[in-house]
Amino acid sequence: MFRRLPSVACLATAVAAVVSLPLQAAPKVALELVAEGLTSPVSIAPLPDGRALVVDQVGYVRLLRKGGGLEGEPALNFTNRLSVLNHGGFDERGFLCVTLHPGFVSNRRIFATYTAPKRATAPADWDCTLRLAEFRLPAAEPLRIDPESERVVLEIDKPYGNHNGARLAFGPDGFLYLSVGDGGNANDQGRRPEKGNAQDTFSLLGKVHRLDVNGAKPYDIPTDNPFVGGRGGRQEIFAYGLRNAWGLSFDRGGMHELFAADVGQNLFEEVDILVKGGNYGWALREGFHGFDPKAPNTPVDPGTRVGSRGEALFDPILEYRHPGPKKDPDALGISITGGYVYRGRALPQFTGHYIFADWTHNMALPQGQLIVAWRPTDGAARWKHEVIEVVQPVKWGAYVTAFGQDDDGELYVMTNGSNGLRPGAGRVWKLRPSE
Ligand SMILES: [Ca+2]
Repeated sequence: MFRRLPSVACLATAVAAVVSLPLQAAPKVALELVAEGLTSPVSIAPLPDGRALVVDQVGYVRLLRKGGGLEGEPALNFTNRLSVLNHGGFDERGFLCVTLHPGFVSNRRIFATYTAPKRATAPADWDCTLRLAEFRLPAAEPLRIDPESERVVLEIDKPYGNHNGARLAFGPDGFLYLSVGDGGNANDQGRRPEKGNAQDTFSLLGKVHRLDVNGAKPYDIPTDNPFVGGRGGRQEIFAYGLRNAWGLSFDRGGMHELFAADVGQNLFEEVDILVKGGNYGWALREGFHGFDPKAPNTPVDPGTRVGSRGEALFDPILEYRHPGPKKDPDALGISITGGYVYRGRALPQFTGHYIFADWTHNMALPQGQLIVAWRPTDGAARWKHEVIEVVQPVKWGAYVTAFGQDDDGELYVMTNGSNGLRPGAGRVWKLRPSE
């Protein structure tokens, strides 16, 4: 069943009449463990029968049973098709995301992202290939994704192994949105130092793309993408000036806005609401501040407000700071993990609020935190946010890797007990009421 909702463009121009209520009390949740024994779960896609596909970064798609627990055999073993990974240590590469086509019930199409070995055409010192691919999931039991059904949709050469983005979301317009990081290294500089990628509209790095995957070709360009028909940039681009959007989701209610969590560098993490053609500032800005690559630890305030073509730079809806030498109560952590606007029934106090996380407060320790943000009722553009207390389990130390949402709008959070690809410490939890 293919649901067609009003287009994003129409919704973006709608008056902001849908305002969620502010939180009434300190936010709390309980976490119900639904899967464990993974290495690094990074994506979950609910199936219509109540099961779900869970991506383990090291190259597996596992089947989560309805009610919890993983099926023994993976639905897909792709370990020998990935770029070489840093097993046992920190790595942003691997199998990264899976999502179902909106018409999955009849067409069984699924889309995935992963890092593949470097292409022969890429510069010799570059790292890998970010690949967006399509697979089919036959209906026969046991459910198995046929690796030979793969159809490559888009490949992007990566200069470095980090900052892949690679989050996927189908919009209410039926198009596929894909986040791509700035290429890696620091300051959006490095193996292509003459110009940063995120501000370069002729680079596919540092962007969110919007693809029409509903035709016969691997993809078509939606006719109203911002750079269609002109010479301003790549036609795949929907929004740009992004560093590493690790989190990309549409609000399934409200105004169906597109939320991106853009991982910051040394100082500020941010959440953006993306609109078509928007420039979100990196690497001219980080959070609400100007950014100088020659002094990346010193914010430039107010900093530049315009891009190279004179376009206004969009502010995020919120930022939080990294822990620094000062004990800063707003210093929530070092790397944002994007989530979802809550539209389920189990946690009514969060309805219309954006639930996300910080990966950890300290790279060496499992100190992730869940966070909730809400649009202020006074019309201010900047959202408010607060840490969510996890009341169960009491000892909940983990790196928060990703979120998922089921067809009822209930949320899942994925965690890793280590900061890298160490087997066994990856878990999937469902968010439950605290009492
Ligand atoms: Ca930004």
